[in-house]
Amino acid sequence: MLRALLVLTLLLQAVFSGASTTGPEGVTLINQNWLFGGEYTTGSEAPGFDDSGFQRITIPHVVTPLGWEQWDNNTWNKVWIYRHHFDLSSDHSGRTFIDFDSVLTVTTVVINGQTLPTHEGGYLPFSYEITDYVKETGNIIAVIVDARWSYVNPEGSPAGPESIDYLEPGGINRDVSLRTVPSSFISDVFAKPVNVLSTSRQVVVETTIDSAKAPGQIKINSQLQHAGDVLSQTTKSWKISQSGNSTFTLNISAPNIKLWSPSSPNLYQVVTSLTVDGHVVHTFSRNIGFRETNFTTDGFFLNGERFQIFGLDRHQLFPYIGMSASERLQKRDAEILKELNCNMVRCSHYPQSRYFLDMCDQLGIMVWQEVPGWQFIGNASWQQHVVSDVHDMVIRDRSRPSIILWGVQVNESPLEPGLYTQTKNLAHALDDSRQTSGTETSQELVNWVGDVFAYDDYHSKDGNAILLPPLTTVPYLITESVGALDGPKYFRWIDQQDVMQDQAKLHAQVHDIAASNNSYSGLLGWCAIDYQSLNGNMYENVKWPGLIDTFRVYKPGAAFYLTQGDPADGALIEPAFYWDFGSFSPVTTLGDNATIWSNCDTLEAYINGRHYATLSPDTANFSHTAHPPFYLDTTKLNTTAALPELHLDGYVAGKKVASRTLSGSTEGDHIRITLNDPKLEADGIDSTLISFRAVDKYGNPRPYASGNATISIRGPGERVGSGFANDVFPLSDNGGVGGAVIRTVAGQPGTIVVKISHATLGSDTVQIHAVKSI
Ligand SMILES: *[C@@H]1O[C@H](CO)[C@@H](O)[C@H](O)[C@H]1NC(C)=O
Ligand SMILES: *[C@@H]1O[C@H](CO)[C@@H](O)[C@H](O)[C@H]1NC(C)=O
Ligand SMILES: *[C@@H]1O[C@H](CO)[C@@H](O)[C@H](O)[C@H]1NC(C)=O
Ligand SMILES: *[C@@H]1O[C@H](CO)[C@@H](O)[C@H](O)[C@H]1NC(C)=O
Ligand SMILES: *[C@@H]1O[C@H](CO)[C@@H](O)[C@H](O)[C@H]1NC(C)=O
Ligand SMILES: *[C@@H]1O[C@H](CO)[C@@H](O)[C@H](O)[C@H]1NC(C)=O
Ligand SMILES: *[C@@H]1O[C@H](CO)[C@@H](O)[C@H](O)[C@H]1NC(C)=O
Ligand SMILES: *[C@@H]1O[C@H](CO)[C@@H](O)[C@H](O)[C@H]1NC(C)=O
Ligand SMILES: *[C@@H]1O[C@H](CO)[C@@H](O)[C@H](O)[C@H]1NC(C)=O
Ligand SMILES: CC(=O)N[C@H]1CO[C@H](CO)[C@@H](O)[C@@H]1O
Repeated sequence: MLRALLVLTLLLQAVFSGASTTGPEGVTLINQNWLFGGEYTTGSEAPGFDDSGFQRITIPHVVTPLGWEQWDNNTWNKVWIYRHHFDLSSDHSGRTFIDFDSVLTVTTVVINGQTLPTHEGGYLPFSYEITDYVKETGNIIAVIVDARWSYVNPEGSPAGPESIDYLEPGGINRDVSLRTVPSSFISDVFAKPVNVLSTSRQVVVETTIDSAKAPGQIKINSQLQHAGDVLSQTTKSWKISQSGNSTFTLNISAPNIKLWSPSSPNLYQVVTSLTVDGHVVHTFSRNIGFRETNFTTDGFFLNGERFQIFGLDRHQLFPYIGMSASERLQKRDAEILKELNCNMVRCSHYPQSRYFLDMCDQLGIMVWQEVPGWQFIGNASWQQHVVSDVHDMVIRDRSRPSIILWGVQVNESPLEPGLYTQTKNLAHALDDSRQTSGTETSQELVNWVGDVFAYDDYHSKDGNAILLPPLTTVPYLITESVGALDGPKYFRWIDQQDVMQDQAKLHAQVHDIAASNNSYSGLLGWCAIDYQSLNGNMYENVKWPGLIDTFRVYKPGAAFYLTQGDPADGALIEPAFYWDFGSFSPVTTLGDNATIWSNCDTLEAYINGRHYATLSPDTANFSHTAHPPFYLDTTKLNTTAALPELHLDGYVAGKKVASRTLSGSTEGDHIRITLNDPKLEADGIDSTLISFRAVDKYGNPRPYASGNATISIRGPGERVGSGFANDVFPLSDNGGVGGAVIRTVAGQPGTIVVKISHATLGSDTVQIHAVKSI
């Protein structure tokens, strides 16, 4: 599994490197050289305050050291202080803004002693114009971050952090930037493809110009570009005779383009420039894609054709760093979803990082983006935050091809037709090209006001996952299923083989049912990745319904998703078991149905080199699944003499296309590090998440390893977070799987050497090259 993943990852990186985030000209990230003073003390925001004792940190940042489990909300439930000293660049004539991509949760910004209006709520960007408060040199910005449980969505319930499904460690958890722009500048562009399936297709470009004083005559030019080539363009002149925002619309034709879809995510750029007094003063770029989406009572249509949604929900929580992950880690999660053959993801339950979304645009993953919230609805002022979040979310993301639905209701909340009519209408007013939705826990239509009925279906019968029949009078989509609500409460590495193997089966069962009737549109399983929580079925303050653990290690359950791709793009053989004969949960407990997932037609199984069985896929139970599972009978294995070796050959149309060998003998077992990112930027921000575990001599996972894994890091890198007392990760805490976040040091390029050692499993070493940042 790991080998195939690595190859795919390399391919993805090769194809998609070089694509960059677009936006307005004049933006400089200021994530380096921040000072963190810990708990806020009165006066620490004042310009003259002595911050020499503050800790030097980079953004994204979390206010408290975190382990990978056992997070304690009391450790961040305080008010915190950050400071940053900066000079303006030499070319600063004009207006200056400071932009925050997200801060958790309530933020008060003080610039050179001037207090700006407090911003409430995380997950969405906010900005301040600071033109009147900045000087050439010696500026001091103080950011007071209130990370206490607050009366802002998703928070607010008197029951506290236990009342919502995910923990939210505080901090400045996404980028901070300075934006230096002229007196009149482009503050927003909404680039919207229309009539996409006809040759009269166009891009409607809505440009918002923000003017400090009326500029009079202006000119806007919008170009449709691909790889730097201008495909078409339109220029128009207008007169602006007042200050503030004015919005102008022009259309660009787009006769010859390639459509965007999960299998070919063709991206184009809309580059818009503003001319004042004969000079181009500002430029703004958006990535777009041409696609038409429609949820109907006959299911979901993409580009005019019925399209089956196959996907997962994703949280943005990471071990050791909470919601404060680097660009690279955010992007990696999208790559993982692509490896799992997902064509859609739901950003449960808040707007997620723009880096994650950039990758969804590039990789062809359709996105449900939703406002922060979880089951609770507060009073009128709380609801006003939901409305403003719908506004900010739609404005932020409405040009993205990946986004196909706006979640404008609080996840699984009581139906509030007044509030939800308002949020729906607002989303439509800001973007008439997408439908809206919100997830429900019953199929009740009374008081429902959305465009697409989204149902979280957690039904099962006799250990099998099932779905309620779809509603047929409204467009319908399953937005959560399986999870850990019915059947096992957890899918942990410390659980037995039958539990872990079943996760793949349960997910396959609901996708199979969803594919049996067009009215389902498709299904998003719960969920992609484990996450930290105090709510419901948690263990050590982690929830374990993920197909991937918090270290981003693939569980046996992921085998189903991994193998649903075309074998021509990579033939895979993924056992959903460990070929292990230890006393805790040997593979023989799986009886005659040890499950192997594969996109081959036939598997030939050999034991100790002798033919053992010819396996065929279970097309009877999984008649709507592209690649059903195979079962291996372990009851006929003879383990008295020596532990057997299993070899599997996979055939497609009679041709051998894949092989896999698993060792029964523990001779040759060793510890192995998985490193996704051998190259990082030496900026003190860039980081990677490594994992380590015991494997057999062929590299297959060996479960339930115990003993201590000791980590040592040499060179210009550091391990982030807490835990690892004496640099030791006790493997038994997590059934043999561990991980660490390694971050570079600003301005120190070089080789970071990470070594994991274990008393009986030996050691493994990887090298990370920290390169000078551009
Ligand atoms: C932390 O969460 C627990 C469980 O919800 C709650 O009892 C406690 O009050 C919380 N602490 C704070 C300071 O919010
Ligand atoms: C102008 O539009 C931008 C982008 O939508 C927004 O952030 C800003 O608050 C607006 N300014 C005013 C004065 O409305
Ligand atoms: C731009 O295209 C839209 C959609 O086709 C159309 O409604 C609108 O009239 C066009 N506007 C201009 C200025 O051509
Ligand atoms: C979506 O489908 C509905 C129902 O078939 C149809 O009325 C509507 O025009 C379609 N919209 C688009 C954008 O195709
Ligand atoms: C809503 O409740 C909060 C917290 O109890 C309170 O501060 C606020 O004044 C209330 N707002 C309204 C409009 O009732
Ligand atoms: C899909 O489900 C609906 C609701 O149960 C049912 O009426 C319809 O016949 C089903 N269609 C197919 C093709 O099974
Ligand atoms: C799998 O095998 C075990 C042991 O032989 C048996 O108890 C169980 O019913 C089987 N499960 C299925 C789904 O066939
Ligand atoms: C299992 O292997 C042992 C050792 O080779 C042999 O003595 C025994 O007969 C075998 N049992 C069966 C059921 O084949
Ligand atoms: C593992 O490390 C811990 C903490 O350093 C130590 O207390 C424990 O004895 C070690 N266990 C083994 C088996 O070495
Ligand atoms: C794995 C699985 O679902 N097996 C089932 C396939 O269908 C037969 C007949 O309906 C059942 O007996 C199996 O349990």
